[in-house]
Amino acid sequence: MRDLTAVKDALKNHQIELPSWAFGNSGTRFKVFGQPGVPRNAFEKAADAAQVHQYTGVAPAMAVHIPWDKVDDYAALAAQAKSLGIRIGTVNSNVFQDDDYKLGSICNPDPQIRKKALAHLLECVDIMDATGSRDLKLWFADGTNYPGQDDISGRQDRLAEALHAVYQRLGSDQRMVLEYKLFEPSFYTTDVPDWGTALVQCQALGPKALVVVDTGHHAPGVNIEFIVTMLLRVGKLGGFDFNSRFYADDDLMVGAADPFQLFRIMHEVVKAGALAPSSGVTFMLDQCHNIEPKIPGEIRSVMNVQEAVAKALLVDADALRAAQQAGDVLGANGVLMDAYNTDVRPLLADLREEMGLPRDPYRAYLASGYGEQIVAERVGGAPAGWGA
Ligand code: RM4
Ligand code: MN
Repeated sequence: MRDLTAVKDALKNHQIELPSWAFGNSGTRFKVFGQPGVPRNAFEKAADAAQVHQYTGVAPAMAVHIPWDKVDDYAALAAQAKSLGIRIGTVNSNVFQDDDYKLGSICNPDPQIRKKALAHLLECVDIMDATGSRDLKLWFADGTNYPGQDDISGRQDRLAEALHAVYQRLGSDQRMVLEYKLFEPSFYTTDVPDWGTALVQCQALGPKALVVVDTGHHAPGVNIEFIVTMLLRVGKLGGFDFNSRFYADDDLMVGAADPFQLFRIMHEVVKAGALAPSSGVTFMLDQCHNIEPKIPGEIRSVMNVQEAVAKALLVDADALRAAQQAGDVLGANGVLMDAYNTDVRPLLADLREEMGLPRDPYRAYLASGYGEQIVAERVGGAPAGWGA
């Protein structure tokens, strides 16, 4: 059993970044069920994100998505976030919702459209300058639907060229993090479909280009902790987009569908010493709350991540190594399962009390009246959603 003070210290320092878009309306392509009280702009999203931090104490950053979170004054947005006790985190680019991008953005066969997409990515770096954000997150819907539609290798060349231009624009403390996704919306080829492609492209660029693992972006059954380990080994894990999936890119709450997978991932992270913010790995949520209330959904998600982290920290590393070296298959597996099967909720409640936080952030938020207040106050205007 690990030293509990060390476990608590690690949990106190671990930070989880929230996605602004989790607070707006979202849905599937069949229906968006609007909720009362959702934010109308990025400032109101920051106010909601600050609530999650206020009750959990470990979620001090909100990622933004451009143009969904477009504002006239990004420094003002950063200042407002700061006054609420949080900061603006990763800037997510969006080159997938414009009619021009039907055949792709930076991989489009038309150089004019590539130029337009690149300009957006560069504008996102300008925004990072204003908000003080470190990371530019790149996810591309680019790909093809039919064999022969475009040249697979040529598209990789175009991708490399655009990524290079963005890389050149980064400041010394800025990074670009490249996200991969198996398929959707392209169905035959996706230009960045897997960690291998992302890694090859990032390696060609240099140390400020890193790979993002979105847990929902793999084929069913893929061993994600193996991928995480490989990326950590070569110092190329930029961060996570955490969410849960049953089938494809479901974007359900992290830790809901497969808490054991989350634990296995965090076990690899803990072993590699990559939990603390100084490791450079970002632990972001990328999820939507389509039918459940949004702020409580984010609070529950943060708690789910904390539970997985706590269990990973409780793994008896010495006993595990001894069993592994002795070839004790069941013993080694048992060490891991002992940690996973530990009820860490009392430990986390104690930790929160020590940090001056409510023992149960979820219930404390529900009792606070904030949810009712935003429903009463946020009348009129257009609720934020996934539309650009
Ligand atoms: C993509 C990807 C990106 C996210 C968008 C909304 O599938 O996960 O990270 O920004 O969705
Ligand atoms: Mn993602």
